[in-house]
Amino acid sequence: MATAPDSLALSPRQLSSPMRIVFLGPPGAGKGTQAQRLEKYLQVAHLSTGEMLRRAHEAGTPLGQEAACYMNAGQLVPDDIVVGVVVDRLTEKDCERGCLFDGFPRTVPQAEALDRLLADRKIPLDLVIALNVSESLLVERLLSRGRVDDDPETIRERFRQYHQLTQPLLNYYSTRGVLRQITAEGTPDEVFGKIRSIIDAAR
Ligand code: B4P
Repeated sequence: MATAPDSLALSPRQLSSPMRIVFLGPPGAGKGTQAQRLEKYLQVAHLSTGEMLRRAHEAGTPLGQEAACYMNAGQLVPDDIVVGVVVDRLTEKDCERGCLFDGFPRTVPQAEALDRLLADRKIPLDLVIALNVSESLLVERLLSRGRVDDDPETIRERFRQYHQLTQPLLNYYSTRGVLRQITAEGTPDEVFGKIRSIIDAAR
């Protein structure tokens, strides 16, 4: 997978104010794909709850085993598990440089928990970038990715959960004035170009 060349990374002066950014979008919208590019560009910590949960499962921890049951059924992992994972991760040193939340929050209670976590640390949430992609293209992408949670029935359930539990976050963040929405249907580099414009305008 192509990532941003190092020459695209920001200079130390540009990095002086750490940013906290959320990537929001349906399954397969490209949150992980774009987060890898933005992590390099901004040199911030990348917090992918999906990756953290998959790693916990691979490591065979009880939390990972429990999370895998939900993930493999196309369901969201319970809020208390996911928030616990994020709380632990936020204590790590690299988060001081700024954070990119990839796939978190995915429910209103998670968004409220994130608000509290950031308020406790007296740091703002700078931007929420929503990636919009048509459902037919999402299905195409997920089927060709072929992860264990990417079979047609599981994909249908993931979309159902997205519409019911995650989509309300568009309104949640819109009313807070931090939401930016883009169509994320071009090539990964084209989509990243749009994201970079939003980031550069916000700095
Ligand atoms: P995630 O790991 O977050 O994954 P995702 O939503 O399926 O995909 P993403 O949007 O990151 O797409 P990707 O870049 O891979 O979540 C997995 C599961 O973990 C969830 O279903 C849930 O069970 C659990 N979970 C995670 N966070 C949670 C939370 N906060 N609360 C509760 N549960 C949680 O791209 C998809 C494919 O498209 C790839 O093959 C990619 O190469 C391709 N692609 C991407 N962009 C493209 C482009 N522009 N053009 C062509 N192909 C593209």
